[in-house]
Amino acid sequence: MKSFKPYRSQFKESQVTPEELFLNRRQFIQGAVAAGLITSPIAALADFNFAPNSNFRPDLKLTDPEHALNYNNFYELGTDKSDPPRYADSLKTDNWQVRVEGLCAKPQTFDMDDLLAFDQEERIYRFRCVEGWSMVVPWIGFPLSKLLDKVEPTSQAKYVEFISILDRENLPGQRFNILDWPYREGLRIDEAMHPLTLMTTGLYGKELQNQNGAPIRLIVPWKYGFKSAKSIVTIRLTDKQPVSSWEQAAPDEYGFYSNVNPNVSHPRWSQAKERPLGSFFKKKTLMFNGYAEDVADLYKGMDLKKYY
Ligand SMILES: Nc1nc2c(c(=O)[nH]1)N[C@H]1C(S)=C(S)[C@@H](COP(=O)(O)O)O[C@H]1N2
Ligand SMILES: [Mo]
Repeated sequence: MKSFKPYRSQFKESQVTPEELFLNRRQFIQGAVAAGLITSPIAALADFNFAPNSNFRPDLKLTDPEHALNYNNFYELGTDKSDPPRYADSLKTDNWQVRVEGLCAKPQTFDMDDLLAFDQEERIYRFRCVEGWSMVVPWIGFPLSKLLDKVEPTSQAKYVEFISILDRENLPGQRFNILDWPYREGLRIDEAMHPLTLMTTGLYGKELQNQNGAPIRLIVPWKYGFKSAKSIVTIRLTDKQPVSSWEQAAPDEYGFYSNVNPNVSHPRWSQAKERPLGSFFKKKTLMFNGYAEDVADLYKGMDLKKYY
């Protein structure tokens, strides 16, 4: 693929999502931003050095990038699916740094050159949003474990917290208390060290686009999409289970584990099926989003209805 289509697609769809319904119900959104259309052609992007890793489901049919790039959840840029591409320019990614700190022997600050110095590989993963849509995307990145190894976590480090950018000046969504900013997520340390857990710097052979969480985000393919925090600035090793922004907003609805599970309904809708973006029909959702073979052992003996 040489280049992407412009940010603004012709893609139209009913835009009221379960996450937004929650927000409306709680009346968190008071002043929705009524904005005109911004028509900015996509910037020229540097191509990446990366190696396709064919161990990761090259047989899956990819989602048209049109959808992955134009139908997004990134509340820092707005709550509409079309807001992240529309307001992509308000995310400032220059001189990005990721601080890795907490319970580790060698806390460090990494700039993007450091992070891109890890071998970058392309992996095709399924991705399932808790709202009931899904996609198949060729991400580019490197295992989070490689980054964590560099800082040498201590034996007290039981969890990893991920913190996204805070920039109320520039990010239109952060002018509203939609969530408790900055966006926070967390994993258990064994989940964070799992080889499937990817620090992600690109998609579809290109640098990560702002609407997808540039310049670096997490992808945890067996968990609901909100666990995959975007535009990460801090990674913190802790001994306490972190409370994520969504868990804080609605603990009955968005738990810490949030493993994709067709047998455990969200309190307000079933999770048995999903609609692949670009498809009219729904298909059955797979246990752990199709990664049960790789990750089921992490949850042996746990009641997944309790630890949702
Ligand atoms: N910082 C941040 N990360 C985030 C979100 C967000 O609003 N802010 N949304 C989450 C949700 S709900 C989903 S489904 C995915 C969407 O990723 P995509 O837009 O690349 O498909 O990002 C997740 N990461
Ligand atoms: Mo989501």
